[in-house]
Amino acid sequence: MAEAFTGIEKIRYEGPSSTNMLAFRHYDADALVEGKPMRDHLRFAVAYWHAFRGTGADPFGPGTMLRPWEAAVDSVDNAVARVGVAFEFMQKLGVDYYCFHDRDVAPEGASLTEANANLDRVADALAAAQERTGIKLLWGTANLFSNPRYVHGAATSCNVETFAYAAAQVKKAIEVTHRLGGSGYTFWGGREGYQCLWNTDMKRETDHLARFMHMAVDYAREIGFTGQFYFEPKPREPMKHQYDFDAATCINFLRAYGLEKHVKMNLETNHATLAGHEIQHELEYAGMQGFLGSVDANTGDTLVGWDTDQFPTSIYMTTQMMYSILKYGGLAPGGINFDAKVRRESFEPVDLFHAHIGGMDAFARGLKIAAALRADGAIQKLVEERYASWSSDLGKQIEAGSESFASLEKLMLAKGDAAACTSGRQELFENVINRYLDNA
Ligand code: XUL
Ligand code: CO
Repeated sequence: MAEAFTGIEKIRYEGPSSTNMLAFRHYDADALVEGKPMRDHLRFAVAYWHAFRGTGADPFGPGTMLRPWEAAVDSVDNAVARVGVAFEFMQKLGVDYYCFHDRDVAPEGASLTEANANLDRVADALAAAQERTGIKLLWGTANLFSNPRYVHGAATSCNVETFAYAAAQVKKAIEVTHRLGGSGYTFWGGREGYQCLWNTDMKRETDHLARFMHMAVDYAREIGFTGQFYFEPKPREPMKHQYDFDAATCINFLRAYGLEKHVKMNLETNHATLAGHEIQHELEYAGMQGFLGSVDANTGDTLVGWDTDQFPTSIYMTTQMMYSILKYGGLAPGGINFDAKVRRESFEPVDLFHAHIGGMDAFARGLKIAAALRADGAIQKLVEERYASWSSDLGKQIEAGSESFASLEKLMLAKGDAAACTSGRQELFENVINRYLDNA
């Protein structure tokens, strides 16, 4: 097959002082951090939908991307040829994983039978490319939101046959994910939510969503798929309200419906922003509850109120993220999937490289800084000092459950008032972080 990215060689690590913009300055795949190669901490994945199906279209105009390998019609042959381009890109970039929706990789066709046959043909090409390159599937998913049959949602649709079609589509997507050795399968709500509560039976819809997920999990186990299931929170867009609002909402849903043993969180930065959280909040919340699964890496724009899916470049943010990820034991079998798109104005193929290199370097640098903070215990010690009173006998007894309202009232009546509070030292914490950003 002819090379698609001519003139671009394999992207190599050249160190922080390199000025080569097609090289890594921080991502050194085999370098050890906390005793583990960077590649195993970060487990980078390319999102097929943005990198290879993104056209640059927006509500004001059509696509702008120059993609010389794309044919005029969306045929299966073209989809198969595109697989070669995608794997050339991933190989040159040096990522170990990719993620896809069924409808990104293969055209839908005119019926379910045709859709399944198209997907099988492209899956043959994906399997061969994986075999040839060693690149693996991080997770698969199904697009249950583009086709008009999903206008009211998929699992939460008011149309029972939409639910049935979605079940058939996800059955196939799980089979293909399994066949390709995927280490996970993601549910993102798509249009699972509402635009208006007057016409919505919320209880029925969420019951149906849970029934759907149980069927998916049951079927996966039946065919021997042992990968991790993920639920990806997003509060709104396209719906006014999505049932997978944020990590806390999703975890409550999973526990309420008995799905907690099977499903963890796939947390996306820009979705956290839309929910009014920092991604650090989402990672900490999922981590402390034992639900940290995988990450969809991107960033929003604070001046734009929608899901802009930009590539992440803020070292401050990647440091926050990697600190939480290391704290909760890492992401495997999940990873860091760049659910991000180049800007409509960045339409040349080389922009795909700049975007991913920048994101990978930002996470590698965040990883190094987070590891340095952890090695010195710089933040940990300050946090422990802040909570020092809880290491007293009283604190230990409360935490152990051996105190009561009555015993605490007796203590406070005797003391008259609580001991004085100490400073929270937020500015000191922030200055410590900046010191490590300078030096690590
Ligand atoms: C949409 C989004 C999806 C999911 C997979 O905002 O993030 O691409 O990651 O369906
Ligand atoms: Co996503």
